[in-house]
Amino acid sequence: MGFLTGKRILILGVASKLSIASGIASAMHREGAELAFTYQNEKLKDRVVKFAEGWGSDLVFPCDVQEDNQITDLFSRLGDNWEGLDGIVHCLAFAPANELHGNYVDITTREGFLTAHEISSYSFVALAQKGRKLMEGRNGSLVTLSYLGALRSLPNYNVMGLAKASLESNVRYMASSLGPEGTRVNGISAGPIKTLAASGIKSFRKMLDHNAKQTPLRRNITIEEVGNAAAFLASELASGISGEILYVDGGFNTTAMGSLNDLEAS
Ligand code: NAD
Ligand code: 0WE
Repeated sequence: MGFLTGKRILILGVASKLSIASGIASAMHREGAELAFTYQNEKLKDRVVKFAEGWGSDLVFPCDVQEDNQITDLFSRLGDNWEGLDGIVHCLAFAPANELHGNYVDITTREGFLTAHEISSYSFVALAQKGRKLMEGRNGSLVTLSYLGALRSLPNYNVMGLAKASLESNVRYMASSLGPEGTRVNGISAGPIKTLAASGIKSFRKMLDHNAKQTPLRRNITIEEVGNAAAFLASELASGISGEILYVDGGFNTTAMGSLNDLEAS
């Protein structure tokens, strides 16, 4: 019997088979969870419906997190199908493309800053707020996806780094707010993975190669590995863990002098 048997979990952020949300859905499905999904816009609808079928689900709802009424409607429609909800997986982020290429101080705009924070961080607490009634008293779990750019500066990640810093703080404040009613809130800080969101990024290939060389495990991580960690965090196996950021990055964040990794050989 899977360790998520009997759990009902909502996953936001499936856009392709490469999406981190798809790795999470596969792991959660394997462990016996019942799943529901959202799609950002009509262009993605048919695809997400088809993927959902593959994970045994016909619960697929629209949700552009920039629209309050879509978040409200999402939980009202979910409540028509499920009397309670055990988990929400927040696997989405966005900054306008012009914010993700160039010198941070030169290129950052008020509009891009606000959009990045709204979609990538505010949406997490907005979902928790509107989903709260359905989740109350079920020892449920919220999980979001972050990146090391929250804590360290790196080229071109720019305002997304600030939005991830906000998201990680959001994890801690939401954990304090929801803990008394039994709900846990955690984040996964994943190493870089080639997904749709990464395909628009200049030199992403180079970053992946560099990252693999600098990482203790000497390779990049996979959406399956993130999926397993998310399934764990959503399960009773993680019943004592809240407000935490769990690194699934092959150990990258724990090292320095990575470029001298071949010293031992010479
Ligand atoms: P992806 O492109 O597969 O997924 C991004 C998702 O965000 C898409 O499903 C898209 O529809 C959704 N989205 C964007 N704006 C939205 C909105 N307004 N409303 C609703 N949904 C919206 O890419 P991914 O890499 O799987 O990204 C998922 C998460 O993982 C993001 O939070 C990202 O920051 C994080 N992450 C990615 C990496 C990486 O290297 N790929 C590393 C660490 C963390
Ligand atoms: O969080 C992310 C990327 C999120 C993202 C991606 C895009 C591309 C398309 C947010 N907004 C947009 N907007 C678009 O128009 N990652 C952790 C992956 C990523 O993105 C980078 C990285 C890494 C790693 C951008 C620059 C440098 C490194």
